[in-house]
Order: sequence, then structure tokens, then C-alpha cells
Amino acid sequence: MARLVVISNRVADPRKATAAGGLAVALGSALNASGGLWFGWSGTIVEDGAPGEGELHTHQAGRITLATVDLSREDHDSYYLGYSNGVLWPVFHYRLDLADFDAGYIDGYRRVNQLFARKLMPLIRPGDILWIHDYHLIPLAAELRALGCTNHIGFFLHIPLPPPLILAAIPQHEWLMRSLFSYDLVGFQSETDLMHFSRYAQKEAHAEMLDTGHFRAFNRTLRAEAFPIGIDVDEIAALTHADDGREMFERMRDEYSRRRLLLGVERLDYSKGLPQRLKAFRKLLGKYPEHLNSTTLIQIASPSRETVGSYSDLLRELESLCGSINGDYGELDWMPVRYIHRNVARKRLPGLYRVAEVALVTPLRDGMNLVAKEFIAAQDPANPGVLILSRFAGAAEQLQEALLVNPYDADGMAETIHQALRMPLPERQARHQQLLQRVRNFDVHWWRNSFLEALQASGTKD
Ligand code: GDG
Repeated sequence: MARLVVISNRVADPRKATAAGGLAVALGSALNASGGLWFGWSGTIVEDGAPGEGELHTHQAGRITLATVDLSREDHDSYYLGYSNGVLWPVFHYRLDLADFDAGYIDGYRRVNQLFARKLMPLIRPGDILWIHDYHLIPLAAELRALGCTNHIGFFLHIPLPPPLILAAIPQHEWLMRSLFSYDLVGFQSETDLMHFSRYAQKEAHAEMLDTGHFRAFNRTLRAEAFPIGIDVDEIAALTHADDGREMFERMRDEYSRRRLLLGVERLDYSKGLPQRLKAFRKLLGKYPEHLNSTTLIQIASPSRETVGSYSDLLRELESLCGSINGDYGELDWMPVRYIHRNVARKRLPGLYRVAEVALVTPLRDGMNLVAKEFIAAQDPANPGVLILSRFAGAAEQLQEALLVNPYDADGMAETIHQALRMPLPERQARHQQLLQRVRNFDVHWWRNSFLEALQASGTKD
């Protein structure tokens, strides 16, 4: 078996399984089986560090070697906050209005990718297969190839790929897309993302289409395919029935015994459509008084990237919306919105999912969205909750039995919440059964295995 090398911006210790989450566990088990290496940023910022430099740390986590690099303040701010989260994240989520095309950021982005390549190269052995993750590291394969790396290298993009015309707003779009051709395999979350790549490759890069999924341009051949990421269904089911999950479920059920619960769970991010969701909930209360004094929306928005300006604007907007809904509709013994701007422990989340009658997963754009799948996995099949899912989440391609909504349409969303709260039990059961089957068939193990099989089968065809 070839040794697996995973490279991602952050590295998790897969032994701390519950805190790390399904992805870290799934990658961890593949790394463990091959005695692999996981490489990335250490999380340390060296205030007066020299740009392009950073100390390498290695330690063993069972059979897995964790190798991490520190970043200087200047590199962190331009590579991570600047280019990755101030340019690529908004543009790839179709938010050109929020992108900050500050010319300085690109230098830091290239510098850190070059630093990673320099530090990683001596750790790579012949025959290793490399799996690079996400938008922070698009040019890493090109930097490794420049240093002479001939190993199989795959890339998975966790966020959406926008249509060519939106991508073209990034001044360096040609360089970024050309960098993708240094990989042997590029994986996307959805068929839509793959179609955007295919259109870009043919129109802008004049790529030649070979047999299915193969593109030839810049003297290299690349395979591109959709590999929709999944969750570890058994892990979520086990957490639902474990002490913390059960305790959470029982406590919430007793606390809200006279109420019906709607639930939203996400990182506080403008891609997740939180203000639009709150406005739809306000419409619901305005239009259907039967939900007054009876329906509560619990919204968990865990803190994320708080030093990026657009995130603090969003935080203020949410606080003001929650305040006005509670002020306008609340009673002494009922608050319509429970908004929690904190992280909830992972082992308690499944209990919360299970107690909710309706999950609101309504991003404006999302690569996949794992919360939608976790909610399905945590339900009681005999009395399942209803999933309301944005048509703009990658998950909507697979989860067609959810109630699909347009998150920009507050009236439409309010109608759908009303429909969900009135859905008869047999319909809830039938929808849930089909959704669970799909979430199970395309779980995180399927995702990892199918990507790695395709990567192993791909040749380095220069
Ligand atoms: C990116 C892409 C793609 C959320 N709040 C808390 C918490 N979470 C956990 C959820 C879930 C994960 O975080 C969020 O995953 P998502 O997929 O929903 O969204 P992103 O973080 O934006 O992830 C996305 C994903 O990568 C994987 O490829 O699906 O499209 O944007 O697991 O449960 N966990 C804890 N407390 C919280 O308060 N413990």
C-alpha cells in the first residue's frame, strides 16, 4: 500500500476523534493504515518572524506523523486572512462585493505555498501519494513540481467553484487555474462545480477534452470529477445515543416541552444565509399567528474568522435582527429566537439535532454542507424532523427529498417552514428514509475511498 500524505491548512490530531470531527477521523484512518504523514500550518503565528520562513515541527500520533510549520505574522495576514479568506472565499462563494483585491495579498499566498513546498519536499518518499485540500493551497502542486516532485498528487476543493465569468474577477485567475493542471486528479463537491471547471478549462484555457473527465492543457493531463463529501453516519448515530447526546436531547425536550423547535447550526459566515433565514422566520410569525408563543428558532452561530471585517458586520446585523424579532414578537415567557454565538461541544450537537422538528440549512452558497447530513443521521426514523435545504448548497444535488428553498426569497421560505411544521408523519418518515439511505451510501468513507482509488489510478502524464 502506498503511503498517504495529506496536506491541509490546519492539521488535526485524529486521535482526538470527537473534537476533530468526521473528516479528520476519515483521513486519520487512511493515514493510520498506511503509516502516513499529515502536513500543514501549526496554528502558531510568529509576531516578528521573517516572511517566507517558519520552523517545522514533527510529532507522532500513533502511526501517523504530524508535521506542521509556523507562519510569520506577515505571511499569516496576507496568505490566510488576505488572499484565502479575503479574496478566494468570497469570490468562490459568488460574493464579488465582499472581496478585497489588495495587490499585496497574492505575494503572501505564493510565499506560503512555496514555504510549504520547501518544507514538505524532503519529507516525501518515492511512491507516496499526496492529497492536498482546499483553496488555501491551490498552487502547492505546481510549487512541488517545480522542486522536482513526480508523485501522484490530488486536490480536493471543499468550497464551490464559481462560473468562469465570476472567477475571472480574480486578477490571478489564469495563474490559479493553470496551477490546477499540476495535479493528476482534482475533485469537486458537485456536478455544478465540475461543469464550471469544464467550461473554464475549455473556453479560457483551451483545454482538449479527452475521455470522460480528462482534460489536456499546458502540456499536462488532468482528471477532474465530482466526489461529494459525506459524514461518518455511525459516528453521529453513536454520539446521538451516548451520554452527552442523550442528556442534551432530554434537557432540551423538557425545557421546550410546550414549544416546537427550529434549528440552525453553522459557523458565523456570510455564505450561510443567516440574516435571510431570520427575516424568513419573522415573516412566518407575521403571517401565521398560530406559531406565536409556540415555535422557537435556536440558532447556533459558532465564532469564525472574527478578524476579517465582513464578519464583524455580519455579527452586528444578526444581533440587531434577533433583538428586533424578540422585541416585536416575544412574550414574558417566550423568546422566538435563541441566538447563541458560541461553539457547542461536538458530542452534544447530535442530541440537539434530534430534538429539533425542523432544521434550517439555508446557505446562499455552500460547497456541500455537512450539517444537513448530520441532521438526517441524528433523527429518530420513527419520528424524524424535516430538513429545509437551500438549493444553493452542494448537498441539494443529493438530498432531493429535503424541502428545497431559495434563501433569497423570504416569503417562499416562510411558506416552506409552515409546510414543514405541518408535514404529516408518514411523509416525514418517507422523506427521511430516502435521505438517510443516500447519506449512508455516500458517506465519508465512500468519499475518501473513491477519491484515493481515482488518484492511485491516475498517471503522472507530462
Ligand atoms: C466547508 C465548506 C463543506 C458547526 N457549528 C458547530 C460545529 N459545527 C460543525 C458541524 C459540521 C461542520 O462544523 C461544518 O461543516 P459544513 O459543511 O456545514 O460547513 P463549513 O465549515 O463551511 O465547511 C462546506 C465542508 O467544508 C466539508 O467539505 O461541506 O461546504 O464550506 O460538521 O457539525 N461543531 C461544533 N460546535 C459548533 O458550534 N462542535
